[in-house]
Amino acid sequence: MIKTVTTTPYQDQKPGTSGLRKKVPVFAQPNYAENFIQSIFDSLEGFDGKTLVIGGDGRYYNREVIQKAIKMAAAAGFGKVMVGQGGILSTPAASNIIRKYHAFGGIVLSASHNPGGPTEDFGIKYNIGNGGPAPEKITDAIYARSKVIDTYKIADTADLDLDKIGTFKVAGMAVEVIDPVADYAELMEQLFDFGAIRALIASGVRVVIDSMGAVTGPYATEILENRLGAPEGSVRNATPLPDFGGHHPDPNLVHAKELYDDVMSKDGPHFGAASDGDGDRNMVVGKGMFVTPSDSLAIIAANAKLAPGYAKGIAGIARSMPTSAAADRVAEKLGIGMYETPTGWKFFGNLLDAGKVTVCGEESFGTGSDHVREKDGLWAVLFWLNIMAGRNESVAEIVKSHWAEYGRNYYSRHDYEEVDSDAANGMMTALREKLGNLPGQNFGSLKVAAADDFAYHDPIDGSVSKNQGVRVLFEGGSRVVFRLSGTGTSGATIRVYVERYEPDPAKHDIDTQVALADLIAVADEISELKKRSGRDAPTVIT
Ligand code: VG1
Ligand code: CO
Repeated sequence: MIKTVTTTPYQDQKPGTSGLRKKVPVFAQPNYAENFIQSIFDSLEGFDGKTLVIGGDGRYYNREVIQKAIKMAAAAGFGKVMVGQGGILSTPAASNIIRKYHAFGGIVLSASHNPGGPTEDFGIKYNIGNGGPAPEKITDAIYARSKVIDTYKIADTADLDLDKIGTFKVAGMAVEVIDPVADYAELMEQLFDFGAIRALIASGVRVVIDSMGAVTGPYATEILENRLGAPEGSVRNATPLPDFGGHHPDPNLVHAKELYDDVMSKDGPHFGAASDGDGDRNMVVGKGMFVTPSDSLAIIAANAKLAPGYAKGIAGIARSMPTSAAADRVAEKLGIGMYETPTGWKFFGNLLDAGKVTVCGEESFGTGSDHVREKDGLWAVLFWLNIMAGRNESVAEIVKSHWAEYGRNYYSRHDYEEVDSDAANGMMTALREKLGNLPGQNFGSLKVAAADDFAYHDPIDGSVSKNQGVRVLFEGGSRVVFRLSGTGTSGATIRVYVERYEPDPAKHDIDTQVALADLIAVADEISELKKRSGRDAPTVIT
């Protein structure tokens, strides 16, 4: 029943910021997915008879790869697979299932915020027993294995019906097809004051969620409409579709513009939120106020005690290096630890496991806590609703009073997508060579205080991760950061992160791009980005 198949290795299966992401035609090459899945299994030890969780965001090719993964798990010796009905599990829900049922690990099939479809993106990621993305030690081992792999094992059996809930057998291994939503909804109900949120909604506060044709539809419908009493239709684009209905499921001002415009319109809803393809990102908008993800992290941390799951307070905060320092000011005031990590959720796992931090966040619309080991889009949305109910204030009132208390970190990210890879790498190399000479230099009224290529020393396991982004810090707390994306699938994506701190409340109402204009110009001067990339404007500004 178990077949051993001879294969030839691919040289391009290097996991990026969050797993292996490629176009579907790349994944559809002979044995491509099988090679990578076998390389995962070959890099792990001690899973004999244990449970593996499998699920994905429902995008094109999800079902095919889930069938392969189940049959390969059976061949590898796992005792049981838990898979979401229809092959669906949002990334945070998968993390929760792994933790709750003490699974050995999980395979999450997603390319997150990237479009889906026959010529679009697909991805495979391995999560460890704590529910979080595998650390670099494991992803490095998977990559090394993938370059030399010559066989894989697979059970030679018929496909499983993924749509029927229940327990089945595949080549002697148990497969449990589970309701993808129930455990997650129950967890949210434990963390947040559903009664208060229900009362908020009943009082007339109109809440809408745009699931962008992606995985959060069933989760948001169950929680917002069925459990919190929002009227039917409050969740838009609620059915997960293989091509996300043509949406680019990236919750930001460009791709969730319809929702944004609706909330900003006179008679539109009071609160709007959107999630990405796999449900780990969130965008929050209130009437007259878009909340930057960096501010969202700071505000959630500052108000955490309003949510029953965090009533005892938080132990510490972690943020990725490019994320603004707004949360640092909250940590300082609360007298708790603050940690700065490289981009990617895998770097938060150790800090969360060690109890050093309770909440984490990234500027890329990602926020989460120790309830799982992934960022969690709906969690952030519910946290905001809980804070609004607890303070009896609108989003705009909450944000403005936060700025008045802590000062405002003006913040923006400029992305240049699909840039020629050589040009992008050349720009980063030239920047790195310049670093030593930058301190002390003046650019207009801005003086460079320090410049480096960020390296992270993990305080828990002592591992070191180098080359995590070039940062140029100016006197007074402003800074610009440059890095290349580790999730893009065509050419290179250059990300430029710009931040300026403004303590004076009289100056908190400036348009963000205007407030940052001098820094944006200096970023180009230092990096020669426009000249080298041949672009005169970013592809996406968030
Ligand atoms: C991007 C974001 C990063 C995030 C990662 C995965 O990575 O910048 O903050 O953790 O995506 O998120 P990069 O390397 O492209 O900048 V998701 O929602 O794609 O799993
Ligand atoms: Co995502």
